[in-house]
Amino acid sequence: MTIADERPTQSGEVHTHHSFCRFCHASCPIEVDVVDGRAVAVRGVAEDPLFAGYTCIKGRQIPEQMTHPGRLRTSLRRRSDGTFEEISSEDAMDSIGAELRRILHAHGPRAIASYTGTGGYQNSLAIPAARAFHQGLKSPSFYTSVTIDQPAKATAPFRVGIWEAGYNNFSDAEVLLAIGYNPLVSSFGPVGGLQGTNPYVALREAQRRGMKLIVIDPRRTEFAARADIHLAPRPGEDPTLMAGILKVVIDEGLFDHEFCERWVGDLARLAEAVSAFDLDYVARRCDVPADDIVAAARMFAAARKGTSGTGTGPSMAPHSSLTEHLSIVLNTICGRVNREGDTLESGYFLYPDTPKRAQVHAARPPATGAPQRVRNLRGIRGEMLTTALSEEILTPGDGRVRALIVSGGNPVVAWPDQELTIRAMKDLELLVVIDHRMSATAEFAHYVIAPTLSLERADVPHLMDRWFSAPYTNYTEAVTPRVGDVMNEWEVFWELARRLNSTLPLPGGDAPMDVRPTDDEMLDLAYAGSRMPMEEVRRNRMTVHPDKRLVAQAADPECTARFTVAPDDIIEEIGRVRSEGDSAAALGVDPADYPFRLVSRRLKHVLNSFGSELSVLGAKGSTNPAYMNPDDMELLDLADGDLIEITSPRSSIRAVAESAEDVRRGVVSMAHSWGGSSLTDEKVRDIGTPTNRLVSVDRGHDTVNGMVVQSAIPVRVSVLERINR
Ligand SMILES: Nc1nc2c(c(=O)[nH]1)N[C@H]1C(S)=C(S)[C@@H](COP(=O)(O)OP(=O)(O)OC[C@H]3O[C@@H](n4cnc5c(=O)[nH]c(N)nc54)[C@H](O)[C@@H]3O)O[C@H]1N2
Ligand SMILES: Nc1nc2c(c(=O)[nH]1)N[C@H]1C(S)=C(S)[C@@H](COP(=O)(O)OP(=O)(O)OC[C@H]3O[C@@H](n4cnc5c(=O)[nH]c(N)nc54)[C@H](O)[C@@H]3O)O[C@H]1N2
Ligand code: SF4
Ligand SMILES: [Mo]
Repeated sequence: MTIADERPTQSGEVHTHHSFCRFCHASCPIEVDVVDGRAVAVRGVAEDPLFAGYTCIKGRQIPEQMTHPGRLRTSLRRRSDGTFEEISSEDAMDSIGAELRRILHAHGPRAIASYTGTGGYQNSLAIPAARAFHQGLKSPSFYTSVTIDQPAKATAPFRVGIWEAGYNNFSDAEVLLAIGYNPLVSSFGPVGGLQGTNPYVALREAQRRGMKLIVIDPRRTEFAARADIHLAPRPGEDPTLMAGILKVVIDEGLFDHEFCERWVGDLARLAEAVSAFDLDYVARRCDVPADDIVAAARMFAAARKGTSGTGTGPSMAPHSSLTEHLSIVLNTICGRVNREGDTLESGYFLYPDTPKRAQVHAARPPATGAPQRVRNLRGIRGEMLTTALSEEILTPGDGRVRALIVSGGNPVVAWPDQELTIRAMKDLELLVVIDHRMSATAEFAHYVIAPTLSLERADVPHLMDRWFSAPYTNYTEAVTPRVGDVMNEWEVFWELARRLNSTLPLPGGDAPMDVRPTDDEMLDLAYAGSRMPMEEVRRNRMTVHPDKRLVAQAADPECTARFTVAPDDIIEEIGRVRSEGDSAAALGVDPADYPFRLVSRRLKHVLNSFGSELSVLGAKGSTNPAYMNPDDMELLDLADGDLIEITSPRSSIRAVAESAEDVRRGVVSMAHSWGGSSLTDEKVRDIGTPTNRLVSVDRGHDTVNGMVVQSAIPVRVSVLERINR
C-alpha cells in the first residue's frame, strides 16, 4: 500500500508496512507500525528469506530518528551574525540557485562541487542525481565518501586484470581470509566475504558446513574470536604479512598450477618480488608467530573455494593499494574464480546485464578521471578524490572549487585533516549541507537543507544488490508522510539543475524538468536498463529468485588476455615496503618517536558521526573511547576514564582511555568521526573527538587513488588527567 492510496483511517489505528532499513547500507527488511502518520515501532521480518528477522539496535531507533525534536523540519539560512533563520525550501532553492549561477558564470562548472557521504549513499536516488547534476553542468567536481573509504577496491582490480565472472562466493566457500573487517559489528564485508545479512547466523551456518575462517586484525574482534586462526599483526604491516603468506604459497607450490599456466602472465616476477619476505623476517616485523603464518597460508591454499578480502582496516593503513593488490593476487594464483558453469551468488538485478564469462580482461590504467589540481592526482571511475578536496578549495587558481553541496556527509569530522577541512569549509563562497541534524559541518553552512528521512522515500537496496548472498530483490515506497518542508536529496539536485537551466541525464534519459517527478519516476530513470526491470523489482519484495541465478559462461576461445600479478609499480612498492622496515616510515617518520599505532574501528551503536543523538544509542556512551591493552594502560599508570593526549606527526587529540583485553599491545583502537568543530576537545567526554585531526593528506598517501593513512597512524600517548585517584 502506498500513502497515496491509503484509506482514511481511524485515529489511533495501527498500520503495519513492509520497508527496509536505511540507517546503514545493509538494507535489513523491517515491519513498521504507523499510527496517525507516525512510525511508532520497527521490527525485523521473520519470514524474509535472507535476513530471517535480523535487525540491529540502530535500525530499531528509526521511529525516534524520524520524530526527534532535534530533527530539522525546515531549511535554514545563515545570517550575517552567524546565527541561522528558517527559510522555505522554495526560497532556499532560489537563493542557492542564484549563487550557483553567479559562480558558474564567473568561474566555470569546475568551481561547483558536491560531496555525497554515508547519509546520502543510503538513498538509491541521491548518488544518481548528484552524478547527473555534474554531468548536466559538465562539472567534474563530483566527490563521494568512497574515496576516503576503500578506493583501492575501485583501482586495484584494474592493475591486475578483471575476471568477468567474479571471484568465489561466500555461500560455498571452504575458507575465508578476512583482512581488517568486522561484519558482526559493521554489517560490512567485501564481495565474497561475510555480509551484514543476518551475519551471526550466516557465519555459524558457514562454519557448521565446514568453512574455515582466518582473520587478520590487530584487535581480537567479535569476528576474530570466532576464527580458526587469528593473526594479530602490528597495524599497518598487512603488505608484509600478505607478501609472507604469498611466499609460503608459492614456495610450497600450493597455488593452482593449471590456472596460473593458462591465465597468469607473470607469476615468476611475483615470486621474485616476495622472495625477500622470508618467514622469520615477516614474523618479527608483524609480531605474529611464524607457525601461525604458515598454518594460515596452508589452510587458505588447501581449500578448493573461498576468497581473501579486505575491509577498512588495511584500506586506511599505509600502502593500502598494495595490500588490496596482494589479496586479489592470492585469490588469483589460487584460482578462486567462478569457473564455467558456477553460479554467481548475487543477482546483480539493479544494473545492466553484462556478460559473465570465465575469462579475464587485461589490466588497464586504474585512474583515468579528470586531473586534480594538487599532488599529481586524478579522478577514478567518474569521481574525484575527496582526500584532495580541501586543497582544491583552498588552492588559488583556475578551476578552484568555490561552492560545495554536501549531501548526507560530515566533512568536519570525517575528512582527513580536520584543521585543513575547517579552513576549507570557511573559505567556500557557498556551502550547502543537506542533513537532518545540525552536524559539525552544518555549523559552517550558508544553507542547511532539511531532508526527508528513510521512511519518507521510495528506495531500492542499490548498495547491497551486488553483495546479497542470493539473487534477492526488495523495494519500498514511502511509508510515512513527510514531517515538514523537507526535500529528498535528489530533489535538491533537480531543483538546482532547473534553476541553472541544466539537465539531469540518467540511464533512462534526461529527467523531465517542467514538473518535479515522483520518487518512482526517478527510480525508473536511474535504474533503466537494469537486469530486472524496475516494475518487476517493485512486485518482488523480499524475494529470492533461484530461477534467475547468473551462471558463469565459457570463455571466448579467442581470449588471450592474462592477469598481471606483478606490474612494475607494484614491484617497486613491495621493494619500498621491504626497505622501510616499519609502516611508520611510509609517513616519513621515525617509529621510535611514535611508539603506538592508532587504528580505526566501528561501534555497534552509532554510524560514523550519527546515532548518539538518539536516546537508546546515546545511552551506550557519549564519547569514542581510546581502547588500549591493559598492560599498556598499566605501563602509563592509566585507569579507565583517564584523559590522555594522542599525538600524531600532524596534530593532537584528547581522548578518554579505556582498557580492552581484545586490543593488542602498542595499539590504540578508536572509532572515527566523533566530536565537533573545536580543535581543542574541551567537551571530549560529552561528544568525543575526531581521529581525523591526526591525519595528514600528504604523508604516505597513495599516488593512484589518493587514499591517506586514516588507520595504523603512528602516535604517542601521554597522560593529561588521572581521575578518581
Ligand atoms: N580516521 C578515519 N577516518 C574515516 C574513517 C575511518 O575509519 N577512520 N572512515 C571513513 C569512511 S569508511 C567513511 S564512509 C567516511 C564517512 O564520511 P561521511 O559520510 O562524510 O560522514 P558521516 O558521519 O557518515 O556523515 C553522514 C551524515 O549524514 C547525515 N544523515 C544521516 N541520514 C541521512 C539522510 O537520510 N539524509 C541526509 N541528507 N543526511 C543523513 C548524518 O546526520 C551525518 O551528518 O569517513 C571516513 N573517515
Ligand atoms: N555499527 C556500525 N556499522 C557500520 C559503521 C559504523 O560506524 N557503525 N560504518 C559503516 C561504514 S562507513 C563502513 S565503510 C563499514 C566498514 O566496515 P569494516 O571494514 O568491517 O569496519 P570495522 O568494523 O571498523 O573493521 C575494521 C577492522 O580493521 C581493523 N584494523 C585497523 N587497522 C588495521 C590494519 O592496519 N590492518 C588490519 N589487518 N586490520 C586493521 C580494526 O581493528 C577493525 O576491526 O562499516 C559500516 N557499518
Ligand atoms: S544492520 Fe544496518 S540496515 Fe540492518 S538494522 Fe542495523 S542499521 Fe539497519
Ligand atoms: Mo564507509
